[in-house]
Amino acid sequence: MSSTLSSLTQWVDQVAQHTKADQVVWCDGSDAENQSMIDTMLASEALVALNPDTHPDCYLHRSDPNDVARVEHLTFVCTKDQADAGPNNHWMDPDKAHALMDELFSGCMVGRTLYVVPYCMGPIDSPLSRLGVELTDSPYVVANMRLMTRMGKDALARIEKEGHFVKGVHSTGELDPDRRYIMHFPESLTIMSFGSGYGGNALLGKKCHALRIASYQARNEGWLAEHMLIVGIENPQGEVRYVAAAFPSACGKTNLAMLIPPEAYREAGWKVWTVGDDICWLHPGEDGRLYAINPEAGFFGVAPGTSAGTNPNALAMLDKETIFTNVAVTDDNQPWWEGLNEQTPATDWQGRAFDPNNGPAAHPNSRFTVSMKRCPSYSEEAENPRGVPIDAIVFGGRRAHLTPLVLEAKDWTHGVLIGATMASETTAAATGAVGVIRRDPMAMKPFCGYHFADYWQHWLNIGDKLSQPPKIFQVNWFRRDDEGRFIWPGFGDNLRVLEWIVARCKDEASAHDTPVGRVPESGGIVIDDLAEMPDMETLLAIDPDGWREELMAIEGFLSEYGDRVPKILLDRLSAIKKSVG
Ligand code: GTP
Ligand code: SPV
Ligand code: MN
Repeated sequence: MSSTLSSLTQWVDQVAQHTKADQVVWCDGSDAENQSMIDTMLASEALVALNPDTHPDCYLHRSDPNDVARVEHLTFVCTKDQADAGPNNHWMDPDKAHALMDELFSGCMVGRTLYVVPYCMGPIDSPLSRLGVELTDSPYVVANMRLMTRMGKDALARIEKEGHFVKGVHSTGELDPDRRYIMHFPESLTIMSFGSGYGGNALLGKKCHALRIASYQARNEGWLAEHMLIVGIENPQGEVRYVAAAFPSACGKTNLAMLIPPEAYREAGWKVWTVGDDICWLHPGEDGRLYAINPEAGFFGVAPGTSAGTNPNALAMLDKETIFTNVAVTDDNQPWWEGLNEQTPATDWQGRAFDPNNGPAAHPNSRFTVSMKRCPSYSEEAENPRGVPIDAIVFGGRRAHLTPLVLEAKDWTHGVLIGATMASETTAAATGAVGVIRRDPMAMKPFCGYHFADYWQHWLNIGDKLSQPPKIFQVNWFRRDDEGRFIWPGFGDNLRVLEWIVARCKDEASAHDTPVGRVPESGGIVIDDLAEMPDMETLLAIDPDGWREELMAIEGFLSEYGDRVPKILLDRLSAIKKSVG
């Protein structure tokens, strides 16, 4: 036995003893293993089979009604020095956190199986990929990890060869929100998660490893781990340009990553290629460009709002081999959610007969889990071990007012300032109030594993290393009119904005300078073929009064991060304030 395998086995034995698991199963990721997990879950009713004619190999999981989203208030970064976690994270002393978790995990797997889930984040043969092992008592987690990561024997073989991996221990516990913690120990590359079976709380490869732990490692190693989609835009000449975009949770990454071009664009030969929809690892390349890999292998996407009109590519991949979580079902046992179609569902997400008085039929944070390869716009480049070169970085958010449809940063430093100070309305992806504007720097507020001010400095340092840095932009698909309706059509039509962005990267489009950034000239965004003309003037306007207030709020926000905030960002902010007047 290799020394890695023996230390891995020792750790597994230790956890099995401490949790008093009935048995230990090492997962190989095979189809047969998956089928037997599914059968076990069907028998225990952890899964319900959906209509086999319309949705073969599709299943519904209903989570506990108290366990339907990430829990930011119960998520901790446990560094030795509290200052390293920063004001952006909840912090606990690592010894105290370990003691707390040891107590929770003690005997928690009596009567349960402990699954050992080796996984690889990123293409299995990429030097940029990272390894992990999740120990979990949830077969639902295993089935999801199999879709979301390269899971099983190939990952284990690479772990044996390389010797290092992130250790994750997870138990659903009793699903008691008062006994629920998601703990990160970046200094020892360890994650401990107790009391939730949901998404980002439980699929430890995703937010816990690929963002919180990875962002911490990335700072020390000179790369970036980001909450970004990766999309390829192919023009009629067949040239593909890659864009990475950070939007906060439930703000449109999945949709932008797999958009279908408007008809006139399709006819002209435009195509869109999906490399990733949620997480992106960015590495400076030897040629001075930034290269991106998607560490994931699947999508854990928001169901509500997904339809043949808004996201036909998503809909096309969801009729086979998909796990649905907390959606409603129709009377012929098909999955259903708000926005899908005009049908009325039979049963809501809690399994009750549908009654509109109980609220939405599907939970607003209901999701689908599906392999990326099922996406019609899936790009083979997602397997490229070197990653894809990024031309543009886009920051976006959900803001009814103020921020324009699109804005270009004047340079890297300005782009970092825009990212560091972006704000967005909160969504159902995390428990808590929805629709409240909060600062969500780089869409990483819930996910950055260290002090935000250090993170912004790290972004600036990365920029210094790039001789051909991507241009940085800000977008907002969510501006509303006086009646509360979205002004911009969004979805497939977002390609119109990406077209301008890519043209700017190639110096092929003009822009109009404003104190807060560059916006398209009138006519710069092609809309002639739209059935209804959006109010472009409002969408692209820069309102000085509104921005004056915004810049004051930004100043207050940055001051919360103390004297670690890079001075160059503060200087840039002062200069912008001056020019707004
Ligand atoms: P996470 O998986 O939580 O990180 O979210 P995400 O950023 O991938 O969000 P997603 O694309 O799933 O979108 C969330 C919600 O926003 C869905 O209900 C979408 O229908 C809606 N949405 C996405 N793009 C647009 C858009 O361009 N315009 C409008 N109005 N809504 C959009
Ligand atoms: C998000 O909340 O940003 C998600 C879903 O992508 S979860 O995996 O639950 O974090
Ligand atoms: Mn996300």
